[in-house]
Amino acid sequence: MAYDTKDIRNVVLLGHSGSGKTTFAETMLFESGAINRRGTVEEKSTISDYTNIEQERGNSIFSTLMHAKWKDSKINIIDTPGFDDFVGEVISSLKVADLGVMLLNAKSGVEVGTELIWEYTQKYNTPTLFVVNQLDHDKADFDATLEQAQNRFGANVLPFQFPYQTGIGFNKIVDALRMIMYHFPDGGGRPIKEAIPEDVMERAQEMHNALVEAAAENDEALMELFFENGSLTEEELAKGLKIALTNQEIYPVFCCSATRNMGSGRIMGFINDIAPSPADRPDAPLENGDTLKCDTNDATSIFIYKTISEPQVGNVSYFKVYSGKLNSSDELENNHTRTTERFNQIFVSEGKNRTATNQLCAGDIGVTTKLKNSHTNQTLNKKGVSREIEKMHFPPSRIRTAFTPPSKNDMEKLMKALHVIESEDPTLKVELAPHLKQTLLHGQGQLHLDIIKYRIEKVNNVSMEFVRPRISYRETITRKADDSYRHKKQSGGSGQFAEVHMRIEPYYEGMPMPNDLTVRKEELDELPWGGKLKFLWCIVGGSIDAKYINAIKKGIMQKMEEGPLTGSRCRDIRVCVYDGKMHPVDSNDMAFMIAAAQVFKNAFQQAAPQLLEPIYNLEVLCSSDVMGDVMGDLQTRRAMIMGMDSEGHYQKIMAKVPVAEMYKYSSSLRSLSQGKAKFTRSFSEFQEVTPGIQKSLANAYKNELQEV
Ligand SMILES: Nc1nc2c(ncn2[C@@H]2O[C@H](COP(=O)(O)OP(=O)(O)OP(=O)(O)O)[C@@H](O)[C@H]2O)c(=O)[nH]1
Ligand SMILES: [Mg+2]
Repeated sequence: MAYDTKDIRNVVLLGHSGSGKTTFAETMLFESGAINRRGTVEEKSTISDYTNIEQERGNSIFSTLMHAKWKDSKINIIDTPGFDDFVGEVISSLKVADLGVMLLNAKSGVEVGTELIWEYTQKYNTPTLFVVNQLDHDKADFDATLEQAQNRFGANVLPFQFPYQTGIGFNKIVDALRMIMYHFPDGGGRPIKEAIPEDVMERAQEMHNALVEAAAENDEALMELFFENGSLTEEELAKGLKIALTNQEIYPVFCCSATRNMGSGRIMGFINDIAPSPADRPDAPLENGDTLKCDTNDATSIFIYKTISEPQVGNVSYFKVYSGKLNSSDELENNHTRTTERFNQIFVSEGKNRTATNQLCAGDIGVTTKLKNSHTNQTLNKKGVSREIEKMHFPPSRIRTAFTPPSKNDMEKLMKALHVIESEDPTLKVELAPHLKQTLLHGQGQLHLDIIKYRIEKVNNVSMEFVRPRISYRETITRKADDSYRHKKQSGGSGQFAEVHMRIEPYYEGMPMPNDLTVRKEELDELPWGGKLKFLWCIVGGSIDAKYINAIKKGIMQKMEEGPLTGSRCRDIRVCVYDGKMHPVDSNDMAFMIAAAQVFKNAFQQAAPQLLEPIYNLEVLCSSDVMGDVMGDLQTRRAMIMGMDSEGHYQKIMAKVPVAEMYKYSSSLRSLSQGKAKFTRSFSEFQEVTPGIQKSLANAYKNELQEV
């Protein structure tokens, strides 16, 4: 049976790693009767963390779609990983969710992962509620956690509940919305309702009043009723809170112990009663600037938010129906490829398992298999309709690695496997980098790359060894140099002859023309790797025929691409070719190319070459107590600190760091900060390396050339 749009709730579980999302999802499934045994992360038996790799690590790595029925609602639950290495999974889940449930660990409060994920909920305008979890822990502090959340995310973080007592004795939650207390039996589950005890009545009443005010504030009619009657009925209250939650004017806070199974039922009840259905959300933005209403009676459009590949099955596509209805055996047209796809079977998902269903209505989330030509971020429509749901955008990579190439046979297997993973995971990029003679993997963090290695080794049976990626240095020159070179070869019949005289200079914008040479032709090339090459043809009297210009430029470009100093790419150089010699029989393109390359190389060596290294802008967000360690570590990485900012009890450090010093930064930062720091980076500029570093890199290149 298909659920009506109004009865669908799409919920994404969010939060710092270890806050208890996977355990909470299990509790929701158990309480709703979707499963009759509650698994645990420790026993590797949860519905959500079903892959071997997640069970081995005890952390979520992939987002997992599940669903629970609660009263009238079908609650689609997407559990996400908390490690920011897997932020891609969070972004795609937020795209299709209509409510974020952010778990806070009551013993640690607002953590750095909470902060980052919060930013994404704001970007996607996702209505969000907080669940303060682990209230049974002896170090749990509900009040401090609430205060931190209010400090960081604003006064509209509003408690709906508070625990009567935390720690070992936690078994009662005071509910300020309903003005009752839930008292849980040992082992959790269904609580009995009790009157709120006298000693906390005042606090409960204050909270209740704040909720009534928040509900009334957002609706004029309710405000009037409130003034008339001095209070609101439960129905009026629910109506006002629904508007406030949907418009992100309030962020409710609930209480829970996921391991003790206390609190999740009430939260599902709230989701059923008050959380927005997909139709209550703003219309979905389309790529062309229009919007699409979530309407079951409109033409069908679906959006694929995630694709995985399963052995034996092939592509498994997770999608949301944005409008209309999807029936099994429907045919839809992919708006991107214009190919028709037949949906032989559609399913609802329970983690690893899928159950076939006949129909899914607008707003619902489902799964299908065996789509031939459709991928993540694509929209499929009823034939004749052309809509493109706004695409998801993923953050640029933050870390890279190279790997030792295995045998030729294995290399083919490895590249094939990497491309499958790349097509599933929009935050992984595989780059063939011939200028570095390496293949690079760009990802979100060391853990992200380690997981890919694990999959390749376990699933594809190819061993993979990560090595330090080479740095993409640049070479340039700092003064003028002139030189000439004669290439002459007499081998039997026809010989080769070319002589080229050349001047090279550091190039800069607005540079005056040489006053001692006559410029016949000028060209300015923007180099594909950045920087410029200015070429001046200053031949007078026909000492070299103009037909050799291309060959000469080719010779120069050869050396620009593989610089004379370290084999790196060159930039910002002006070349003047002003004299030379030809031979009527033996001169040809090849000879001039060789001569030009050689004279460029020789002149380059005399022009005080300078090696440049790539520098990144680095931004680290860390908790104040680990700030000293983070700074100390940055100092060992030749970092230049550009500024510092405090954001609540977090510090933001801005620095410029050479890429050469960033190797494995994500794992170093995680361990030195005990997970209390995150970073982003972006390319900034090229800067001169010190003479010492230049010398050692130039020597290493010389040795490498001798070995070949
Ligand atoms: N005492 C206590 N422990 C909890 C509670 N909820 C979760 N835990 C424990 O906290 C640990 C992490 O729980 P998970 O459910 O895996 O946390 P997660 O948020 O899914 O973590 P990631 O998948 O890494 O993002 C596990 O050892 C759980 O047993 C709780 O309410 N009380
Ligand atoms: Mg998890």
